[in-house]
Amino acid sequence: MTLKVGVIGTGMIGQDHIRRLTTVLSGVAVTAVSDIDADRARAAAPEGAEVFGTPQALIRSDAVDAVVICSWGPAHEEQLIDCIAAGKPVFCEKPLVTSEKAALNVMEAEVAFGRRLVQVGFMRRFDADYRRLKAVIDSGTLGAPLMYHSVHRNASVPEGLYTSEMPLNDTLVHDADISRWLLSDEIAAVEVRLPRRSTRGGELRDPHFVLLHMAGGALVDVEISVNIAYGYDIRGEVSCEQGIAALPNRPATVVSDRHGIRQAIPEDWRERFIEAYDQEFREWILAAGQGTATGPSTWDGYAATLVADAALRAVASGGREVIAMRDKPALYETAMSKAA
Ligand code: NAD
Ligand code: ISE
Repeated sequence: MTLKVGVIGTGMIGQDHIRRLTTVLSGVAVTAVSDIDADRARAAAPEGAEVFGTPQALIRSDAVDAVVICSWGPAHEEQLIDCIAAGKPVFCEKPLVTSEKAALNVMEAEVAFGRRLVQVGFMRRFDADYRRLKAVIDSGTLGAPLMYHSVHRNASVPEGLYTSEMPLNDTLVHDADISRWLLSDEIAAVEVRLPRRSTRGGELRDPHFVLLHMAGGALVDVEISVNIAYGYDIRGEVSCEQGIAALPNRPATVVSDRHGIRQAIPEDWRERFIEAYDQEFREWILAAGQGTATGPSTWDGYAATLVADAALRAVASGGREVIAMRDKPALYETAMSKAA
């Protein structure tokens, strides 16, 4: 059976996901698209796909079994709630939403529906290097994890659209999620230190040094740089009681010429995480075909949103901002896949 998918938001990642759903993965077809920029939606629509004037019309259409949301974060809440109301499985790019209230609204709607429908786009959980790193930590051979050092560097960000809050609510959320997942623990408090501002970004507040206090006492330090010029560089190293475990340097062709010996650095997330996105959609298609969702959940999106909110407060206060989570609904207790 072919899963008929409607894509909302046909910008950078929307187009990349349409490409993989159309030309890389099987058992799936993009049958509908929608974007507030109608020209962009038309240009991105694969052959035979219907272009809808509104996300709501796409979600309700019989031409759509399941939805992929790639619009901007603040638009996600309404679109997610519409998908849940229609009983359709939905893959939503991170961030799930951009406020605690919005996250709780989505969670309440899904819990009331009674079945998981939402998978959040935390693709690092599907990356083979991160999965191997987690397997080492979970095996216990290195003892308990004490610290995790996370480096998240973007070469640059789109001018104009990218505000000073976005390094925290759009970029840090990946590190928050992967820390929770790798260390199997919740984040209890957040601090942010602001190094000297990079002069490359004009008014943009960059970089950030973030400290995440895990509930069990481990500490995570995160470098968030969104304008570092040289490439997309993602690193991670876990210090445990009896050894360390780190992500490997990504293999790349070694070029030797009169400038020296070097390896290319990915330009952006599309290149670095290409296989991870493919795998995250393989698993999503399987679950969506059965009318449900696995992998990173609304709960995980909620947790990351609380971290972003706390980080924003920590910038303002200069102190340690505590996170208070609501009780976890039973719907989110079951580990249904490797990525859960
Ligand atoms: P983008 O600006 O290139 O594209 C967003 C598109 O959504 C635009 O075409 C815009 O017109 C459309 N849009 C905005 N609001 C809409 C609405 N209410 N209804 C319909 N369309 C709407 O941005 P992008 O880089 O593609 O990012 C989109 C989302 O994907 C963001 O949530 C972003 O955080 C996430 N993202 C995730 C990753 C990842 O690594 N997982 C990478 C990039 C972006
Ligand atoms: C972007 O939206 C992503 O999600 C990328 O994975 C991240 O590295 C980047 O900082 C975000 O802007």
